[in-house]
Amino acid sequence: MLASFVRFAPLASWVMVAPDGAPPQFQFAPPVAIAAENGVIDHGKAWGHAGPCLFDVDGDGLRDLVVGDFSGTFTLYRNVGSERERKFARGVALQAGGEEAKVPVY
Ligand SMILES: [Ca+2]
Repeated sequence: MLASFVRFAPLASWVMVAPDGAPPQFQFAPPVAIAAENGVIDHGKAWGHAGPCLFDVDGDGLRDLVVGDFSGTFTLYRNVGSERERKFARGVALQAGGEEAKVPVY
């Protein structure tokens, strides 16, 4: 199995769990920095603990990138490319109910 993962430098972590009784058999491609129209997406400089998720937020059929971080907020990078060749717009604060989406961290 070949898997590639996105690294949101510098604070990124991934956990792989193998099926019971089977040793993990994975090959990893080198990490790739993901960019939006305003540069490489890096939530590590300010807050870290980035939690990326691909989800079609605006219902256009293209999965967008949502990144939560230790600030308790989320940044939405709309996919303005395609599913095959994603291209992300400049990040904006994710809104919920007309307000900036936020979860309490502490
Ligand atoms: Ca979308």
